[in-house]
Amino acid sequence: MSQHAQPLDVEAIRADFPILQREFDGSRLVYLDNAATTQTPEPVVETIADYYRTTNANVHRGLHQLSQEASVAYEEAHDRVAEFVGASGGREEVVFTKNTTEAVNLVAYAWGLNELGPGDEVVLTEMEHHAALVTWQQIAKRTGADCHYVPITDEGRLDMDAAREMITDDTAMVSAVHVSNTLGTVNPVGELADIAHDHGAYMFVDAAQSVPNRPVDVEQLDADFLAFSGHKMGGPTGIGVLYGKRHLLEGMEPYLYGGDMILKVTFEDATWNELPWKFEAGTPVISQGIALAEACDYLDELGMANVERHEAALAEYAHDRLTSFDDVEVYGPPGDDRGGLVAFNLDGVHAPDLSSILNDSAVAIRAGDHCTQPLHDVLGTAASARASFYVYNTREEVDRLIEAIDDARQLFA
Ligand code: C6P
Repeated sequence: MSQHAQPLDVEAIRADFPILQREFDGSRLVYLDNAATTQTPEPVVETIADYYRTTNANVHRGLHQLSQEASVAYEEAHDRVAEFVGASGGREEVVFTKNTTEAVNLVAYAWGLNELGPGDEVVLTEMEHHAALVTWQQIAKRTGADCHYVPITDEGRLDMDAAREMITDDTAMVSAVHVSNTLGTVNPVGELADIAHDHGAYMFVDAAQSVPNRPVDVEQLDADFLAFSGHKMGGPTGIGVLYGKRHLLEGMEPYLYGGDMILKVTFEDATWNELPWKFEAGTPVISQGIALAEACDYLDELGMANVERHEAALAEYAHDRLTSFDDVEVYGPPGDDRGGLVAFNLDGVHAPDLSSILNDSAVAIRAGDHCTQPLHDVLGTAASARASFYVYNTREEVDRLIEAIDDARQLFA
């Protein structure tokens, strides 16, 4: 990974994403919905196509050449992803899932159902995505455990004083989003992990909006578990990642049963395969995993520190422009201290209506609750509009966003 600050060569990057050349009614697409799903660069598309052209076979099942090649590529993809997030245990600490959501569910079912009980507490934050919030909430209900939510400050940051009080010896798991997909807040998850560990609790990090956008090192954070999705980092849909400390994954029961996750099966019982295959039942996400490794190569080539800087600059610029209007409410911390996204509302215009109007100018943003309904309750609104940036976005595209918002303002005046 590049250690030196280097502006991204956005023009060259854009050439890797032909979809960005699309035009709607003569206007070139401005894609600002990257927190939902990023676009896929040509090397990743090529990797998928090449896999199906040359290597496609089931893994861990055939002794024939194709199956062996596919198996090696699939296994090595785990090592590559482990390296990308600093997991020194390699493939044994990296489970491929369908997405972030499934990764949270895996831990909640495989660890939570067995380990949680009455009197135990799961500490979350008010800015959790439903992927973590609903999952822990429901597992807590089934086990008799309680969920508590660390509040946010008026600025949209985590109230760390409250966190220190709420995490106690009764806490079994702290689950926190690293970068909020709604507020853009970057949470001190390393500090939360230290507090959790001081009380004998585990730390789960929802890194869906951080691993794609900034350098993340699971060991520096001392996360016990960490989850993210391939489709938010230039990889394909259908693949997510659960990182887990090896001794914890080893101690957990399987989440799904079936083929490939077993070692020995009799009519009476079964034993489990080694990590990570114990958690990857059935035919796994083969082409997706191999393509995700390619996405890691692509991002490392750009340098994750450069990716972070690029997105932060765009978010700050968008934040500055949006906050200059009296009729726009912007959510989350100041412009110079946030991840690469800005959520906002334009006075008198429902966020979904705003998104439709922006769509007429070929500006793609997201509008709705962004799967953070309880957080929107705290913010006092049912929905918000959100622009989110990636490696190929430009300041000119932020200007197009602002112009399109101006059109909406005129329309509703
Ligand atoms: N947020 C967004 O537009 P999946 O859908 O499993 O790949 O990712 C779930 C998820 C979990 N945590 C965070 C912080 C997220 O942002 C997301 C996905 C998308 O904000 C879709 S709701």
